[in-house]
Amino acid sequence: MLYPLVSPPLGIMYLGAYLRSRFDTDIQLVNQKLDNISDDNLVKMAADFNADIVGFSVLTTSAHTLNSLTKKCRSKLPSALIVIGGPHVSAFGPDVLEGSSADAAVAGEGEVPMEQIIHAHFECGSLEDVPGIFRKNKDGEIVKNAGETPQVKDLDTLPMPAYDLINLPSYWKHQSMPPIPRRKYASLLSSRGCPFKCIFCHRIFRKTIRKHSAERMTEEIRYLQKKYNINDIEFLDDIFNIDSSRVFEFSKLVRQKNIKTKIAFPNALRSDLLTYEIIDALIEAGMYFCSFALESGSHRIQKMIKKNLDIQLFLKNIEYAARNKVFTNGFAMLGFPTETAKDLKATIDVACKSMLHTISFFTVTPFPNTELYTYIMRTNPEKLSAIKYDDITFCGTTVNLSDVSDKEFFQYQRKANHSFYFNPNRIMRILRDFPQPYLLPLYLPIVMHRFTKGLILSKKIN
Ligand code: B12
Repeated sequence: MLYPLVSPPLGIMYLGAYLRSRFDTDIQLVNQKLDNISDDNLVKMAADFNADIVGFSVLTTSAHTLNSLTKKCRSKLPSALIVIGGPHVSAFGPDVLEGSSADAAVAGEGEVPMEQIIHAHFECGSLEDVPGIFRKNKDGEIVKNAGETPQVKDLDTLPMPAYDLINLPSYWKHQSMPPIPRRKYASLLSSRGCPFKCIFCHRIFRKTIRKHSAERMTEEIRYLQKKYNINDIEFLDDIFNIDSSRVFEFSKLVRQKNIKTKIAFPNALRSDLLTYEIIDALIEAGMYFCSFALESGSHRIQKMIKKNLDIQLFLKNIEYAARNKVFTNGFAMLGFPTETAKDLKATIDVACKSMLHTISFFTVTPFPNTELYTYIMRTNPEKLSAIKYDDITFCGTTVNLSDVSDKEFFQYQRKANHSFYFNPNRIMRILRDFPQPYLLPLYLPIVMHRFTKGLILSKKIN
């Protein structure tokens, strides 16, 4: 199955492992997406488990069910502590408690705040002294506690994610982040945070970067290989290659320890921080798939969104990786505010000029708690109410924040896909280099969706 995408829930696996190392407790992890579990069944599972604490890890795409879910949970487990966490809280802050039956919510990293919540709940029955969390007070009002939620300083002190609390092989029948279905793989996160200041980013792990050591990364891979006999690892870091010396050390350790694995970077490497030497080191470690985020091909827009990507280096490093047999995937964003036809064309031109095998042209979608959202709130607030955050594709989103008309905007999105993919050389390279070419037909519905975007809507406009 290709959609919805599913991958091992690293966030709650990290939380589970950490809390087990702090408390003598039983933990059950359930991934509602994996087996398509209904809300009623999910709540029944919590009730059957007789949970004292129920935590929900939420992405904004599925947040629309949160209020009814927490209400159902409250009615089955009246005295349980209900806590909401995950990226949705980092975006929407205290609003996630509005209309919900949860007691508290945690933005950002969850390990230490959750430990503090559990201590406070069982020792004094009140969460009012837990720093930085959102909670409901005695009168049911939503408040933010003073201070900031603490983060773990040294990631290597964290126990490994709790693999024993999930059934890893059951994830292999779904597609995860890289467009390569049906692999025996595991996901790893080797760093948290990113120092760059892109205006569309959530900053879930804030701006300071913390990293696992190369030693810990290779130990984790060895453990997974031994336990599950896998030879395919995906790193989900926001910026794996921020520290080139760690990349070299990792590559050296992989070779020294004779670790034989394929490695994918589906969440992108920062292309202008790469050099040929770094790419070689990654290939020697096993890199066979890598995403590169262009976002925009327009220098003006690069500056405005504060990504400031060096587009020449982007092109040069992708070419080098692709020539060295890495399957290269790109991400681009169309529809930034003030974006003109010239800017849109620049993005399409750079994408087409590149040696990327595949690319997704996403539609810019502002999330609360980002600089981009504040900007739109000031300049074009009526657009915000039209955004459908439950659209899980982000290519289908039809809110256009650019300076061109809707009709023209959709034309550019279709043109972007047509110009990029209707290129015999690219099609040949995809067929030659895609890791599982016989599965390519599975992607036809997605391709069709992207190639026809806005057509039904533009008929309405006409
Ligand atoms: C892997 C990944 C996926 C995987 C699965 C994600 C998952 N875990 O369910 C797949 C490929 C399926 C996916 C799909 C999508 N994703 Co995604 N994905 C990621 C990615 C790259 C890594 C996630 C991860 O493992 N992080 C590492 C763990 C350790 O972090 P974490 O999960 O956030 O957990 C920590 C805290 O959030 C907190 N926490 C988490 N749960 C809880 C619960 C409680 C009770 C508490 C107290 C704390 C807490 O503590 C954890 C440990 O510190 C992130 C980017 C990122 N930097 O995180 C984007 C990200 C999560 N994805 C995002 C998006 C938008 C999508 C898509 C819509 C993209 C698309 N166009 O298709 C879809 C939606 C799919 C859906 N089913 O609805 C956004 C979410 C934004 C939001 N507000 O929800 C993110 C943050 C990227 C971004 N910067 O915008 N994604």
